[in-house]
Order: sequence, then C-alpha cells, then structure tokens
Amino acid sequence: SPAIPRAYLCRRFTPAVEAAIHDRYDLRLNEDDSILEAGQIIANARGAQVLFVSATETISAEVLRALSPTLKYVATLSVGYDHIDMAAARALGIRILHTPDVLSHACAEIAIMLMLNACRRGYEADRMVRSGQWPGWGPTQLLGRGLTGRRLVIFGMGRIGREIAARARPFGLEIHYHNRTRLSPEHESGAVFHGTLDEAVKVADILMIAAPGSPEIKGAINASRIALLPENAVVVNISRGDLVVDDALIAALVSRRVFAAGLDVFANEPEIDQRYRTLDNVFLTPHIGSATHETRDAMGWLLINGLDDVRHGRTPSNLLA
Ligand code: 8YV
Repeated sequence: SPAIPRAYLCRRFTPAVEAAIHDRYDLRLNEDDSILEAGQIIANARGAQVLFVSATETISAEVLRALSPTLKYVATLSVGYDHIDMAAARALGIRILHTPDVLSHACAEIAIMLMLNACRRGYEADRMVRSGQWPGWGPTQLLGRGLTGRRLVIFGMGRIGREIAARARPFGLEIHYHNRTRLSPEHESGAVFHGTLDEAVKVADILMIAAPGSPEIKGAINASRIALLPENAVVVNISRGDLVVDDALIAALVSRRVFAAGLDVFANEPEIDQRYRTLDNVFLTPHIGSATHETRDAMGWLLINGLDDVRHGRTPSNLLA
C-alpha cells in the first residue's frame, strides 16, 4: 500500500477535525497555534504533501515554491483565499481547497449581530449597564436608528450576502445590492440591483460589505464613496478590512456623518487602527464570522472530504485550482 501522505497543520483546528486528519495523514502540527511567518512555514512543512492553513497564514509564491514539488495541496480553513498566491499555485500545479457554503449561515448571523448593535448602540448600552453608570430610563437616552422601512445595501451578493438578505428581510429592511454581475431572479428574490457601487452606496441607509477580498476592490469604501452615503448611515464589514479606507471611515464616524459602524474584520489584523478602540459608535468583534462549534467542524470536514476526493481523482466542489 502507498505510504501515508505527510501533512502539516499551521493552526489548531477543532479536536474532531484534528482527529480525522490524524487518521488519514502522517501529521505534524504547530502545537502552540501561533501565527507562523513564511520562513517558519517553509521550515516546519518541509516534506509535506498537504498543508492545512487558515487566513492568518500568507501563502506567497515564495512559500509555495519552497515547498514544491513535494507539496500537492493547500487546504485553507476559510472561504476567502486572498492570502494565497493563486497564480503561483496554478503554475506549480498545487491544488487549493477552501470552505464555501458551510460558513454562510454563521457569517450572516454575525452580520445581523453587527448591524443591530451598530444601529441600536449595543456597545454603549452594554457599557452603561455594566459600568454601574445607568442613571435610570430616559426619554432620549441611547436613541438609535431603527431598521424597519430602511434600505440595506449588500455589497457582494454571493453565498453569504444572500444569507444576510434572507435574514434582513423580516426586519422590514428593503434589500438592495451591488455585485459584479446581476443575479438570477431566483437568487435576487426581489432585491434591487445597482450596476455601480456608487449608485448602491447613495441609497445605503445600511451598507453591508460582504464581497470577497481581492486587489480590485481594495479600498473601495473610500472617502468619496462614504461622502455618497445618506445622512446617518451605518456601515458593517464582515468581509476583509482592506476594503475600507480606515482614515475615511474613522473621520466620518468622528464627525457623525456616519451614525455607526459594526466591524468584524480589519486591515492588518490583529494590529487594528487604534482609533477604533476610542470610538463609542462602533461595535467591534475579532473576526468571528464563522466562529461556531458546528461551523468550524463543518469547515474542517469539508477540507478533509475534499482532499479525499481529489486524491481519488474526483473533483470536489470546494476545489479552487
Ligand atoms: C476564517 C474567514 O475563519 O472564511 C473566511 O474567509 O475570514 C473566516 O471564516 C478565518 O479567516 C480564518 O481562516
């Protein structure tokens, strides 16, 4: 029988998933779950045919070249693959697997959580009670912005965007979206399409950023687009931090031109722009969109099953290249 393939695991996955990987591979792993630099990945994963990563590892052409030709597969515990040099992988014949679909529900839940907390001032409300500084109920205390009858614009109406739309409709929000291409009527389910991001932003009482991270839309939410938002808009980002120009969003939050923001993702995580920490009108979470027990297990299984498939000559739906 052929030798058991060697695998390297850059981060600690859930116990059930790690056990399943152990069953299939000669596994080495990064015991302490630290975030590895390129040089460490190259040194630790030498000899591995399969490399398990997450979006915290930058899988550059340098890393792929150094581990090639032994390395055959990179399996990332993320739907996003902006941290992987796909062109280099293709050129080297390294196949990439990711985790679409199974995390869409969890990410949509966090999107709704951020939207509600930004609109209804969740951070300030919690702090008022927790600090013991609540003076008692007041007629103008902590007034937020309601959702009913307002427009939610989803930038990036993919698998996650559509799950957000489905959960937002019952709040009485009118759903609009901008996407590279217009969806089929079935996927659109009555959402209003805008062919340009500018047109979409102009009507966004709530702007929900759910587009996949990519160089083409880096900095798309910049000062001129933020200036197009209606008064008292709310901005939510569950995608990638670099879609937003922090200087522009922070200026608009400080001036209250933008009412509030809900952010799960940041440029340069975890070294976020420190000004966010000082603002009352932001609700912040540390990149937990897919962080549920069920979803992280499902993400891991999708990678394991996809690798089983591809090693047996089948083409799993989560194979990128
Ligand atoms: C991941 C994510 O958990 O799937 C993605 O693209 O951003 C998250 O679901 C995180 O990036 C770690 O890989």
